[in-house]
Amino acid sequence: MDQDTARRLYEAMLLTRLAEERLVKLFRQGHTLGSVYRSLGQEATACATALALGPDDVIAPLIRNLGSMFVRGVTPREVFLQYLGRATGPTGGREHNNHFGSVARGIIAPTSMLGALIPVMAGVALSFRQKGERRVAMTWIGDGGSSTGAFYEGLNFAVVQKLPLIVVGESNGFAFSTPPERQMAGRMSQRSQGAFTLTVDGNDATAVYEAAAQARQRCLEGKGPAFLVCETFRRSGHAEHDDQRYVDPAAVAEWAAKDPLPRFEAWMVLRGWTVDPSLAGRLEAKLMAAADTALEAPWPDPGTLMQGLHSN
Ligand SMILES: Cc1ncc(C[n+]2csc(CCOP(=O)(O)OP(=O)(O)O)c2C)c(N)n1
Ligand SMILES: [Mg+2]
Repeated sequence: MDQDTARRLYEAMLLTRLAEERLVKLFRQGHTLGSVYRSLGQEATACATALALGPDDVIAPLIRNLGSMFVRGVTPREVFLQYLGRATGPTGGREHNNHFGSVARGIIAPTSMLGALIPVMAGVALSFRQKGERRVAMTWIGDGGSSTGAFYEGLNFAVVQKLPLIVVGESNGFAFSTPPERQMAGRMSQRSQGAFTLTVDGNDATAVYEAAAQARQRCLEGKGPAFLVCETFRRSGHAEHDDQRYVDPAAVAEWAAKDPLPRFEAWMVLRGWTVDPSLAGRLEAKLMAAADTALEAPWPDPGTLMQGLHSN
């Protein structure tokens, strides 16, 4: 990883951390219309994977992958407008978390139906190959989501067809309150169905980036899909309405000591690549301004409720 990429990666992870902290404040003040699903401690698995892609590649994030959307150019302003349900937000106030896409930036909108995006992205990868385009499709799935039928159907199809698809598995210790050993036999990496599989420390941003870059290269060489399992930990509740009393505080503390941000910063410092000390302050100011804009933005006109719907 070169210095410029490292700087961009650190900034993306820090922006994700701070943006989600701002969202939590907006939630506690009663401004968000739904709950807030954080990626605290998992920022590397969203940001480093997306950053290893090329500009023409396409991603389909899940709710815990806001960082990948920032990497692709989504702005905090758009995110806050969306969470606050305002008319000028990406879905015009129709949806209240990161469930919005952007064709121009190669983002297929996240959906709640876990696993469903894997066959969708296998289809995207198939279209790249049919058109002879050197592009890759990437999506993410949690340990819980990897128990869906759609996960198996989509990944199996990609393996059989040797499609340029990268599935990032986020093994983060829980699916809501259920630990993996209560809902899956074996390890997440054993669910690869013949896809090229790498298991990495998901809190090591460098390792995640290198693994994603390797997976992408294999895809571009026509060697078929990759399943990149990132071992990490969900350090906050499933969402802000969940106090995660079922999680051992010692495990949270153990993983806090492996936080991806200071770890990556230390890795940069070893190379003499210092992080600009004003970065966090500048990002905070930008986030405050974006939140203020969202708070002042207009509500949707109820008369537009039926717009954008399919009807017979
Ligand atoms: C097909 C499907 N089944 C159940 C749910 C309800 N649900 C939403 S999030 C969640 C837990 C997901 O856990 P995991 O896939 O491990 O992701 P994480 O929240 O840990 O990032 C569940 C069961 C859903 N959204 N989709
Ligand atoms: Mg999980």
